[in-house]
Amino acid sequence: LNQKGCVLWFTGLSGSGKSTVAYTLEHALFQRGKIAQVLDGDNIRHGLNSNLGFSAADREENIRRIGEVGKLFADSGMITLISFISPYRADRQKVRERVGDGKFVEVYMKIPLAVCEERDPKGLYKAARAGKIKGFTGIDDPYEEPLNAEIVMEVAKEGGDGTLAPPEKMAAAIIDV
Ligand code: GGZ
Repeated sequence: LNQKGCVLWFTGLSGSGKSTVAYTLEHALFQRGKIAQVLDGDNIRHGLNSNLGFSAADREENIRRIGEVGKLFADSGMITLISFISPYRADRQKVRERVGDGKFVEVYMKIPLAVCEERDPKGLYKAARAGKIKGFTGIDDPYEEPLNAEIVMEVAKEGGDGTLAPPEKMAAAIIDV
């Protein structure tokens, strides 16, 4: 992993493990004496982007602002780990261009929707299927898979028993890139 500033952009469905892997990676980098910063819903959607919801326009603006913040962090030399569904290809592409191709590493957390729906720790997929949440990614709002991600993480283990790859293993694989 490039020691100089960069953006590691985690994209994937709700429940794909983006933030878990990002925080595991942040910890692993600290242990190696490198400073990293995670940006995710907890520290962005509750603060800077608290005026945004989940309409297409709001998601676009969410990703645009996060991209700008990520660029500032990366330009200051920080390894910046960014974890948002970021479902629209065009929005991710704009951030890629803004940050600069060499500094932008797209990490696709690839997982079948059925596995996320089966696990559903927060009951969000169930609520979306019941129509209690409208416009939920993967259910009645699109997720556009990356076509040229630098890193593709196969999150669901083969065999389909519902268990996921260990976050430590995924974080280690990213560090080795
Ligand atoms: C998708 C939603 C929605 C809708 C609330 N669609 O499991 P979570 O709870 O913590 O992850 C989801 C999170 C997604 O926010 P992002 O900022 O990553 O989305 S985007 O990049 O599209 O702007 C979920 C919760 O917010 N959530 N409503 N309708 N996820």
